[in-house]
Amino acid sequence: SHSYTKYNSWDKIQAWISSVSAANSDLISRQVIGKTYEGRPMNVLQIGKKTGSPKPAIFLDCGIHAREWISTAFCQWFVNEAVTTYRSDSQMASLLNQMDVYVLPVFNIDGYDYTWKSNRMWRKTRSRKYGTRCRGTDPNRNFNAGWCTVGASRDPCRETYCGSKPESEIEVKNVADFIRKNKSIIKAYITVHSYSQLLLFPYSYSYQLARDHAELMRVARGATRALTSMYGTQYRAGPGATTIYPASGGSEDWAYDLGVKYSYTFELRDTGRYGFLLPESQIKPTCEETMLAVKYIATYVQKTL
Ligand code: 0X9
Ligand code: ZN
Ligand code: ZN
Repeated sequence: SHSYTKYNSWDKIQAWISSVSAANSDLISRQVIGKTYEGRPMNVLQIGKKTGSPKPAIFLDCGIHAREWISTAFCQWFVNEAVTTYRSDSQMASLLNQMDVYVLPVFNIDGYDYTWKSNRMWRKTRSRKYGTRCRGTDPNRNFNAGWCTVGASRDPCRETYCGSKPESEIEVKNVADFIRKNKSIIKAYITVHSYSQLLLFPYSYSYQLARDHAELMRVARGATRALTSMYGTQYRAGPGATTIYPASGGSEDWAYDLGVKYSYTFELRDTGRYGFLLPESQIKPTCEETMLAVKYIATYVQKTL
């Protein structure tokens, strides 16, 4: 059955989405934002005290890339921490009283399921393209942010294939539609990947500094300081283009240009010893330290309201 300290298959995560929502109906509402290419429902959990009027919100997604299992584990951890600490942690209570967090536990469900059943190292979606046997598009090259100009490939057989057009992937379109629809309330966008121990912000598709660079950097430094305080795990923070590599079509660049100022990409543990195959023994420490960073960003955003 489902465990927060193990990696869970899509079937287990799906059952967990139902049970955690039902068991915490005072704090969690769920909605389906669309289906994946292979027809799986994309559930977004809305976490926060129900007030009857729309609240400012943070959008959090995990599992854009199929093989980054620690990312998917983090979203489940986050949901559990939110509901189990709401009554004891005044910071969490204040956050969820004033804001909602929309959590998409697995962005690329088809790819994630494929990593369990066929190829542990799969990265992309599982969509088919006419004229090639190669399947899948990199969802983090498929957003409409300098689409396919740098660090992305037009070749469907490559790991960084940008797709036939921006939002060609139904999963990307479903998320982009949801964020566009809720643009007026979404104050922060946080997307979780692995690995490299980085906290990135716009831009990756350009070397140009974001209009809010200084503030984004200050908040990122505060967040990584909080993270490091728990176990000493070292993180670097900065714009994607210079901190990891230039790459277009990424979700945080797209969200930022849409107007979501606090837009961040986490690259969780480790720095390459285990890489995507991070042992289950590291789920708990990785998630606990990452919680501190996410709560730092969320609390900062809350103070700006
Ligand atoms: O290349 C990516 O999409 C991310 N690294 S990963 O190893 N998880 O694939 C980094 C994303 C940084 N942001 C953008 N490229 N927009
Ligand atoms: Zn990734
Ligand atoms: Zn905890």
